[in-house]
Amino acid sequence: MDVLQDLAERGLIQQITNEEGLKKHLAEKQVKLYCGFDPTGDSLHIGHLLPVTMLKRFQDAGHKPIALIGGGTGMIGDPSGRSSERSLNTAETVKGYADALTNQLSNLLNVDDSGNGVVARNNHDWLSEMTIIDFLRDAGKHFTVNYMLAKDAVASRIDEGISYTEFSYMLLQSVDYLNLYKEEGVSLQIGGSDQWGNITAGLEFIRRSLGDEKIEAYGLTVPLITKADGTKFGKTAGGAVWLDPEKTSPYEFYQFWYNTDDRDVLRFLNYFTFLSHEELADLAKEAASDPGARLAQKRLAEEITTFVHGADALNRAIKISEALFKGEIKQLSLSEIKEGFKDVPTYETEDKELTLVDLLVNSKISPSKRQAREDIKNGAIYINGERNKEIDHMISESDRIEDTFTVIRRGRRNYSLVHYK
Ligand code: 383
Repeated sequence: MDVLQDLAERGLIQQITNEEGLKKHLAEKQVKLYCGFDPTGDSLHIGHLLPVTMLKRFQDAGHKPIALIGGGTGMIGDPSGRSSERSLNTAETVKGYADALTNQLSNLLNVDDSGNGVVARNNHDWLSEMTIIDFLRDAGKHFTVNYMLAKDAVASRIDEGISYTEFSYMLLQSVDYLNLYKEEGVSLQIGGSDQWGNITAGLEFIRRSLGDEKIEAYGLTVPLITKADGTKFGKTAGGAVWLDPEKTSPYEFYQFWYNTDDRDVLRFLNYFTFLSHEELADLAKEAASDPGARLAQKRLAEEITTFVHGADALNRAIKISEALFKGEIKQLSLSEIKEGFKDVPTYETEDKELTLVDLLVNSKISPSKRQAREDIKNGAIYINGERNKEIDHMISESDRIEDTFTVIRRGRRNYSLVHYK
């Protein structure tokens, strides 16, 4: 199956500049394509994941992707999809972020400059060399302000206001596309649908600068990801879902995908995984025959966690998930407990001689000593996953995991993590 047809069947094409032309172009030769990532933070998040998997899809189909780090454009700030002006970061900060993103993309896509790997470029290399006079003559002259004002990213900011800095952004992204077209033979730029205006500006710029030469260049965008319940994709109570395991642990990452709504899960499997259409159809059938088992969610979480964090991290995430589900806390190591209970209220104490009743009150699991005794008597209290009905229980070494943590639970899901300092 050709790559465009695969993308279309997965619902991955939002807009495309010339479908027939691009289809032929991709069938004829190995096409170089690129997607840009601006260093606006110290990690990519799952909003970046779809374009990253797109680069891999083209690579798997025999084409040559370039991951472009916006070391230059990150100094300016893309207004696309944003309702207000960004604050500028220092050059040092942008450089740090650019290094972090380069690392992440290298790990995700096996970047290497030799053979078939994905290649990384940084637009700081050429944008920082361009003089203001060259920029205004060679780029600025090809754009009318009228054309720029009509672009969504600018038009939507007319009331609120937009700095000349952000207004100019589309010209920089256009300079990139022309540069990559001329220097490296790149003929396709991809991105999210928020990038359509910048991508088409680049194509316009290539045509105007190179005049009558026969131009073969295309643009393609993937859809914005929506959710059936109407909430924003990629946000949790804890904020964004990051690809950096230090910011969002593989366990949290796994859980995020595992919690996908039934109404969204097949679409997300199509979007984010590399399962074939046959595998997807089989999985859909299997999942429908046993709706309670969350087979589709499980597979989604497994596939994406493996792609982003690797097989070992996936196994750890599954182990933590199962132990927490069954309440078998004692099977977990210290670091697994930290990972699994990151969002659970923690009670820190130096006192290792507490009664269970005191611990329940201090950690706010029970509102009073009287209620704490009641809870213990009723069998609602668990220490490290094991029910404890002793009203006079003293916390001792055997209640501490590696002398550091005690996991207290009341009922089905009221947790507190006691951390002994
Ligand atoms: C910079 C220079 C180029 C081409 C692209 C760029 C970056 C682009 C941008 N992209 C977003 C970003 O960096 O701002 N101007 O965070 C996001 N992308 C991709 C995708 C997405 C977009 O990195 O829709 C989500 O991930 O295009 O918002 O020459």
